[in-house]
Amino acid sequence: MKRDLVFLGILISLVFLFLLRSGSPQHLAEEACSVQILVPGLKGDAGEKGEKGSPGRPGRVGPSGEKGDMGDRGQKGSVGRHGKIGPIGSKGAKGEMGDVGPPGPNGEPGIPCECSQLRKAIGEMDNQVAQLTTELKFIKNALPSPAAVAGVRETDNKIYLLVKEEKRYIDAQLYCHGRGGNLGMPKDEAANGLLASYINQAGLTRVFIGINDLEREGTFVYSDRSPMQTFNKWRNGEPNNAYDEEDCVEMVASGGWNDVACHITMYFICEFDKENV
Ligand code: MMA
Ligand code: CA
Repeated sequence: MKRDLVFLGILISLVFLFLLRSGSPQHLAEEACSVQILVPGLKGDAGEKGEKGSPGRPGRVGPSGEKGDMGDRGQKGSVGRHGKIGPIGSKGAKGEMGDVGPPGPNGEPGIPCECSQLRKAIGEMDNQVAQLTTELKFIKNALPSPAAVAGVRETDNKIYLLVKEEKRYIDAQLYCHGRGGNLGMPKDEAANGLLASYINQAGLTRVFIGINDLEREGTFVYSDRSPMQTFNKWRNGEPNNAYDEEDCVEMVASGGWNDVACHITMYFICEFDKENV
């Protein structure tokens, strides 16, 4: 570098001299004598010590250090994010049965047909069901305990029930009333004969029937308060109001009537109107 500068200095001086010669001939000799060739001088003395330089650039990253001792345990970290959704659980136990649902909608209309005969048959069955229903209602309501049942007898419009429980007249009447009926009230020969055979077939000799003169001595009425009509079945000599205390009436096996004391106890017959059962 230094040599380049010296060489440049020489080159510049030569060009300068050349220009002077070509410009003025008067000076040519003179100047030719003063030609100087510039060459480097001797090396000078050592200069003063320079100031301290600015800091160097950062060095390269050093190699990894050796592993140090284990540090103290760090603080507990914060709560982590939600974990992933777990697998599907096993099937639970069966629940209790629900309530009965509402009724479904009406069905489709039926297929048209020649139904007059069917309708008639259905109508007759409806009647039979109604009759059976009332009879069953009666049986459930009116029958005494099984031991006291002696079957029933019926006419077109009445049902008779022999009750083999010994009761006083008033209690027998209450029993029949309580079941929607009355003590048996034979108001014609046919009804009287039916009750008589009923008693005989049951092996009995006497039962209370629904006739009395409790309200007015000597005036016998049926227990539904209807008056005695022309029909009666008094035995010979009856009613005699024996001991002056016979205001109630029994039927004996022959079908005849006799007035007796109301406070004695015996079996009895109830009657029910079919239209009421
Ligand atoms: C006799 C007779 C009847 C009366 C009873 C009373 C057996 O028949 O006098 O009229 O009712 O006695 O026990
Ligand atoms: Ca009597």
